[in-house]
Amino acid sequence: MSTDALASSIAQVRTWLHSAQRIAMLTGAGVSAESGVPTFRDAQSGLWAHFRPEELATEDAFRDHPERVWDWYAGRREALKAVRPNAGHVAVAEFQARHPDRLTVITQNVDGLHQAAGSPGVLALHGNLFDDAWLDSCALARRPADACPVTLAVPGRPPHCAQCGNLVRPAVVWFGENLPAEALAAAEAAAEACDVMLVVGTSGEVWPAAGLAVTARRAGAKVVVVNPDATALDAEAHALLRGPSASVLPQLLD
Ligand code: BV8
Repeated sequence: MSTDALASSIAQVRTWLHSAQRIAMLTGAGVSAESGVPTFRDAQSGLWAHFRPEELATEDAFRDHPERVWDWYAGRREALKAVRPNAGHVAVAEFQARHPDRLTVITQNVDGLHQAAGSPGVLALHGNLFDDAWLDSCALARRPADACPVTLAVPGRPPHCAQCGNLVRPAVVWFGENLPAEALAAAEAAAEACDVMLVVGTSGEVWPAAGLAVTARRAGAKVVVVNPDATALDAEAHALLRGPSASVLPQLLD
């Protein structure tokens, strides 16, 4: 998309946003790319470039190879410590501060960067990489973080809960696992009610998150895709903004 074409599309979308009472934003790994977080499907550096999702981000994979899976998450946690929200995350949070309750952020990301930028009420559909959970139910019925101090793993040794001996897992949603019902219901409601749905930095390959763009379109919202590349949700879009989110979002949200 030429610079002029992008500029005119941005101008068009800005008019939709100015008259929108309610805006929903669905984000994926691409919104964190300019913070230095590898996306999942980027061929060069993507997290999946070296393995398939079902090899690591599933309960079976963790049960079969706890060390390998835990190391992958411990490495991602470690890498995220040096990472900061980018101008796209900040533009969203600042817009929300200026216009309370007008924009709902729905994210597939587990990196916590929207929250770190100051966005309130983020609907984290796939959990948070920094939270721990037990692999099996635990007699203490409380999260390890409350029940027992779980130190970040020593590579190769996923921690066990000191109280109940349960294997500890990252509190993210793995493939084949249901999404948190409350967050998903709130996301569905936001998609149904919005006047504009911004779909930012996602390939649109992972469901049911991707389906929120379809829900918004069917409910009559203007759907806008912000992504330098083609996505599986382009057919739902009324506007395609082919650019990086850290520069497009600050131009859209004022
Ligand atoms: C479930 C946490 C019920 C873990 C993740 C319907 C149809 C087909 C399949 C299914 C379906 N329903 C369910 C499924 C199965 C499955 C699924 O969707 N499979 C896919 C692979 C086909 N879904 C599930 O299993 C979900 N659970 O439905 O429960 C159920 C129960 C039992 C049995 C069946 C169903 C759970 C899905 C959640 C999985 N967990 N994450 C972890 O992080 O380790 S998903 C993981 O991958 C991420 O969280 C993220 O959500 C996803 C990656 O997607 P993206 O964020 O879009 O990232 P990607 O790299 O793909 O794209 C990045 C984009 O950014 C690119 O387009 C790129 O161009 C762009 N970009 C790059 N730079 C920039 C940029 N954009 C803007 N600016 C830039 N600078």
